[in-house]
Amino acid sequence: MSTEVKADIALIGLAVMGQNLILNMADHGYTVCAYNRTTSKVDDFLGNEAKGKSVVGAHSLAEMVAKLKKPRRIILLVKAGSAVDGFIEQLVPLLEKGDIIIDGGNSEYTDTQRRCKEMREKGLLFVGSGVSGGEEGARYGPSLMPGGHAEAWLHIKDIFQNIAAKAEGEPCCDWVGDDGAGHFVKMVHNGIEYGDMQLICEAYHVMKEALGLSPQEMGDIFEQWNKSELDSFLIEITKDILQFKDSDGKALVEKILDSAGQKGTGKWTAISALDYGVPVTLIGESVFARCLSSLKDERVQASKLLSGPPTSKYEGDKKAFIEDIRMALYASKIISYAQGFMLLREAASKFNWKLNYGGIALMWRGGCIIRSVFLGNIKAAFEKNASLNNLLLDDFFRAEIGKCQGSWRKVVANAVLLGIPTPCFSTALAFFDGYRSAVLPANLIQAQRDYFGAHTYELLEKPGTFVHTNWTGRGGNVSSSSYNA
Ligand code: NBP
Repeated sequence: MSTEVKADIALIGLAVMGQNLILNMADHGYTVCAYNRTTSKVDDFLGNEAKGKSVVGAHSLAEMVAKLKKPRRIILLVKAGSAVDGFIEQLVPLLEKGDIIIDGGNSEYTDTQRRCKEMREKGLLFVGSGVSGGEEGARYGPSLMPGGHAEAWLHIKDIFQNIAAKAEGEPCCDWVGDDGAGHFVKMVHNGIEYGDMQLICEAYHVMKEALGLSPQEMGDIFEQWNKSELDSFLIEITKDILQFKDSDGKALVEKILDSAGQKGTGKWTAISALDYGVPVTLIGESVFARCLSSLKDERVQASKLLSGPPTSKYEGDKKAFIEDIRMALYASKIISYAQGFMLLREAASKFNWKLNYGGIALMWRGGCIIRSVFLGNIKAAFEKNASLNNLLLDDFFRAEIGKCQGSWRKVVANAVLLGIPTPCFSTALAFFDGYRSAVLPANLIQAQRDYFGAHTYELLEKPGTFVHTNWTGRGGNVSSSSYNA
């Protein structure tokens, strides 16, 4: 028998996330076996970044598997999609009952659900884990959102919680739930990230266009905001970005092409919201805002032909308006998180996941891109009432929204009058006004549907009974069936 020390865990995928996560695990005393499709990267890594650390390498999957303690724990950090399936297919014949495959990439939760089922049939354990925090998070403490086969948690809990970020002394990692729950929560995290980024961009846009502020001045404002309820990683880096100077001394941000990219997780969140009928309007708008930004040539052409209001300059008190923008951003952010948790709640009910919403807020509280002080308030709200239906109904958030409302309306109204697009500020406010309305105009939609398609409607005084009216006297009395898609 070999006397060689066996590795605690293996990691496949030596790009930015994989390398940093390996170094993080090694720093915490674990011996890690590194593997990569292009095996020269294994040697490069061992000879450079991993030199002197408790990291061993393998040049084949069989060699990697042979170097592991049992049950074997293998993390995949490769491009989501077919690369993950390809590795799983190659690993299955090399593994034994009870071994654990962990996919830490940004996989679609539906793929994770499928893989859980397939691996269960083969006697293997599968975990789909969200990993957030980018390069620095992976290296010094990411937010980790593992879900899948719960029996695996016992074997990975220590490693995961040791390497994760800590917030309020607690690890930003806990078991999320069955099958695709971990990747679903990560997807919603990324959707919220899209929303937070767009909200910050709208605040920047209004300050730049309506108030004519320079990047330097706006950086100072974001620095102040970071000492308020908005205290968060994204506000902090926005300050740095705005004040970053190019070699000619000018703000670099103003030289960057205004066409935003995306890798899909925001879009997936919006698609899930549509699939499950949850009004996650802010994340949807943030995805569409990126789509609109990417039509740069078309926008340049349109800007020469389509005119807006005579001025985009705000004439009132600048200082007061800056505070109004901060409040609008804060209120819109509350709406975005309320919507994100609505989606989580709906998915949990559909898939029978027992999600711990306060625990999820804690997982996002540190390590990840949306980390913020504000998530501590969300955690507190769910701790106070684990079955809270909507964040907006929590006393703290109800009071905060109330405090911001006047400013929020003022910013949206002025942006509309000045012709400055604020899709997320505006949709958040529209959602708020819709959500707090006991009566909406959907009665007229029902009447229209029944008029042209005999789709039937219910009367206020007789809910549950579907009736059809022959509105024109020319239609028949046969109605369509009443179901919701
Ligand atoms: P990439 O997403 O760029 O993936 C690079 C890795 O995938 C390399 O190991 C590469 O091997 C491997 N790979 C590719 Br590309 N195609 C492959 C294929 N067909 N078969 C086998 N291997 C293949 O790396 P990353 O940015 O470190 O991200 C890793 C995962 O973590 C992704 O799912 C990503 O979405 C997720 N994630 C990334 C971040 C971030 O900030 N970057 C944050 C959170 C999560 P090779 O070296 O042989 O080409």
